[in-house]
Amino acid sequence: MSTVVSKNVLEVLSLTPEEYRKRKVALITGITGQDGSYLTEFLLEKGYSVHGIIRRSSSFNTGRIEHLYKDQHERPNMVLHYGDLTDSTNLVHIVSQVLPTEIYNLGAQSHVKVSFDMAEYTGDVDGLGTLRLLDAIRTVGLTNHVRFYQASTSELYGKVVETPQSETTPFYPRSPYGVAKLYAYWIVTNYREAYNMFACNGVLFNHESPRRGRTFVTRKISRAVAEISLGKQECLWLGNVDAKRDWGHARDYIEGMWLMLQQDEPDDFILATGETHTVREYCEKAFAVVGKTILWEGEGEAIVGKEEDTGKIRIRVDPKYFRPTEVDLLLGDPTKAHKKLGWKRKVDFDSLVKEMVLADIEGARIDSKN
Ligand code: NDP
Ligand code: GDR
Repeated sequence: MSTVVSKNVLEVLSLTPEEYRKRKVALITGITGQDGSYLTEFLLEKGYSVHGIIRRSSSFNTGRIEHLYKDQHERPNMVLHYGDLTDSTNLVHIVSQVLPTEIYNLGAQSHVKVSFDMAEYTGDVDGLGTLRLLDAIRTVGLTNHVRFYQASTSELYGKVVETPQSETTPFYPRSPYGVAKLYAYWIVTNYREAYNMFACNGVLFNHESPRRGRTFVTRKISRAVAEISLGKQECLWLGNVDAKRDWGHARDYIEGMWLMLQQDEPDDFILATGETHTVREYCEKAFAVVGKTILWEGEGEAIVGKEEDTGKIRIRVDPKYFRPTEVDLLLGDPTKAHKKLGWKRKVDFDSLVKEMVLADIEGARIDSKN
């Protein structure tokens, strides 16, 4: 592969890898997403210069980082670049301009259900996009200088083969999203072995927060509870309420990503809580925050959740939210991360649900005033 060498690259390549890393320059794809926003806060706090790739959009898409971003003249250590994981030339250009010491590849079409509707696009962004970014690093000549984090996922496990799922559990993805991420996982592993790149897969189980996208189930529920409690919504429509997930707090998981890139050797790690809960349980806990007990009736598509005190139906199941192939149970074993990274989650399930519901109540109140 030919290498694009600019004057800047030649200057930094004359540094030893230790001197190069001391520059502390991070490049984040997916900076406008849930994880990207928390990671930016974390890295700025640690003294990094943070560069993020954002997509051109006709509507505002930088809401999650609005509190961090200032004009470059006021905050020179945070820079946004227009780009896309489908655009190789653009990625090469950005990597050669930024000369990052660490790259966090968080950008993705990250919605599992949407991946069935947009399978090819999801494969292009989530699978080939990872390859494009890795090749951009090589093209610029930074193969042995950059440390690379890949946002791998518990969706790789898909169909239950064993529980809890650990770093040695075989993969069996159950969606175009999972399959695309499988390609990304293996291309990261291959480039680590083939070119000696410092590249890590963080196999992260579900992590949530008040910044979670509104169409993921936890946030959909927390928003609905807020709206229902304020009399602005009647009923919440859901899909498979029996699915089980290992839900942690996004802020905890960000630290784990960074820790992976600070080790002596590149490796793959699971980040998880080691607990699993059903979507039903999440609903029950969420309604409990506003003092409501939910009673369940019916089966399959006829499931409804009623308020115990009023008998009002607050939850109904709509099969349109079912997936053609579902991941029934995720439960991660974070022992390796505990032992080698010294990583542990801090926020438990009850606190996570409460934080999300209270944040959405506050948000709904502010919206009502405006
Ligand atoms: P989000 O959906 O909140 O954010 C995804 C980000 O990717 C957004 O910034 C989005 O930009 C960007 N993006 C989408 N398409 C492209 C593209 N073509 N080129 C460049 N950027 C793009 O995801 P999360 O923050 O929750 O997750 C971060 C990563 O971690 C994702 O890769 C996800 O698949 C993975 N992951 C997430 C888990 C979770 O539970 N949250 C668990 C395991 C893995 P825009 O704002 O413009 O849409
Ligand atoms: P997931 O998250 O698919 O695990 O992927 P999501 O919150 O979308 O679904 C979790 C479970 O809830 C069930 N469910 C519903 N899901 C949604 N979105 N909407 C509903 O109305 C609904 N009702 C029930 C789903 O069927 C599923 O079983 C997330 C994403 O962040 C991925 O990018 C990431 O890789 C994985 O977590 C780990």
